Amino acid sequence: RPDLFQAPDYYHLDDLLTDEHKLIRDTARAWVKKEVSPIIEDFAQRAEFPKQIIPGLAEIGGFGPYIPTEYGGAGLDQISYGLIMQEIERGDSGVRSTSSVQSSLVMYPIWKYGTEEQRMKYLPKLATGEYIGCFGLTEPDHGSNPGGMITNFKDMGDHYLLNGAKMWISNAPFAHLAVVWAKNEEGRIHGLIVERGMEGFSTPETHNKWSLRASATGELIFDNVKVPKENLLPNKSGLGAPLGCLDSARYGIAWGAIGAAMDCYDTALRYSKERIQFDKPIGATQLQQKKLAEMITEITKAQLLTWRLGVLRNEGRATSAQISMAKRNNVAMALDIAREARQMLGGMGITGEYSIMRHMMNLESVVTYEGTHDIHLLITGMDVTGFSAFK
Ligand code: TGC
Ligand code: FAD
Repeated sequence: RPDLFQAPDYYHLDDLLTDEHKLIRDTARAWVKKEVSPIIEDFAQRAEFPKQIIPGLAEIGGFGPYIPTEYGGAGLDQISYGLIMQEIERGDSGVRSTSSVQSSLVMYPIWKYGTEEQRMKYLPKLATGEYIGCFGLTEPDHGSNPGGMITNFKDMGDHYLLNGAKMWISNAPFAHLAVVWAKNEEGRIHGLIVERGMEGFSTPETHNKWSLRASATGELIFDNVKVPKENLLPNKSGLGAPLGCLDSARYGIAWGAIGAAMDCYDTALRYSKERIQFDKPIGATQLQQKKLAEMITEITKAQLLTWRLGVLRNEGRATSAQISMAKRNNVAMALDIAREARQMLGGMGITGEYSIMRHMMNLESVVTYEGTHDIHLLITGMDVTGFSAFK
């Protein structure tokens, strides 16, 4: 029901945005309404990523919104980046995943940790969507604890030899390249650009997901892959390098989750005014009003938190722990709203006629990836006490 999209703005947050922010947001919103919403349910039911939307995603700034224009990015600020993610995820979390991975997990490390040659070779093509990338950090035995990874590479003189496996990798099945995190012979983590077609590199798809069905997920298998030395990202190493990319992606997810929550709220609000039971709209009952009132309150709180985080990021002052708080809060908020909104639609809520159940199932991945709900709580705990619960 794309024609029904509204934009809850209970505290007039639009007043905090510039005209450029609003233009960027409204352009993304119109594109999602026209190109994503009408087809996404069908693609989710078929468990397929809609590849035809890639050029449009690039046009609205969905690939590298804050990457400088000299590398093909949109050169926008952090609020614009967030607003684009919000609108994309209003359509579907899986589409936002593709955008997040491309922007913050592939373009960002090449921009920040790569050489000028690597930037010029990859970033413009990633910005247009001619190349699609993926990010390999998680392994079968190392999810929340990526520092324990066993994927490794050896210096063979004129090339590196890469061995290991990554799991749960968004975009992997059709990506042209992967930014892969692996340990050298001294156990230090480095990023390597691995390209499709390199011998010994395969990307089997992960099937039977009940969540993020319109996003392709897969493994990355490295069986004695010869990686050219010029494919190593030289300017940062250690676990802080991949975690630095996650900061940027988690920030985008904090905005994206608001988009999913807005769509669930809008849908439930409209339904509550139209659905008559016991001779009155269900929206006239106290119980359903309680749900709606709590939803709009939580959305408004999340909007304020996230806008402020965007300002701090624009000023270069946002900490990783502040980003963790927003990612954790907003995704949990969106998941709670999706669950409540689904109930408000009764039986209709379980069908693909409405977007809510798809959002609800998608958000089960969003609450898990990029650091689980528990991990982000422990990051906040570590930040306020100074004690790490991970050690
Ligand atoms: P710890 O000792 O705390 O830190 C190791 C080094 O990293 C630095 N650091 C950070 N740097 C930048 N940004 C951050 N957010 C950072 N957090 C930590 C830290 O200062 C230290 O630096 P140095 O120089 O002292 O070495 O590391 P730990 O092993 O105790 O682990 C900490 C923990 C648990 C917080 C971390 O490992 C973690 O965040 N785990 C969660 C894993 C995760 O988020 N995986 C995501 C995989 S990618 C993904 O899910 C993509 S889904 C995409 C989509 O489809 O949208
Ligand atoms: P585990 O780490 O095994 O966690 C299991 C449970 O234990 C969780 O509830 C967790 O919170 C809890 N737990 C773990 N450690 C602690 C602790 N110290 N204290 C208390 N509780 C703890 N990864 C990538 O690298 N690239 C991608 O593109 C990517 N895309 C993904 C797409 C999807 C659809 C999904 C589902 C995942 C994706 N991931 C990706 C992986 C994702 O980041 C991991 O699933 C996530 O980090 C959690 O790891 P895990 O699944 O191994 O769970």
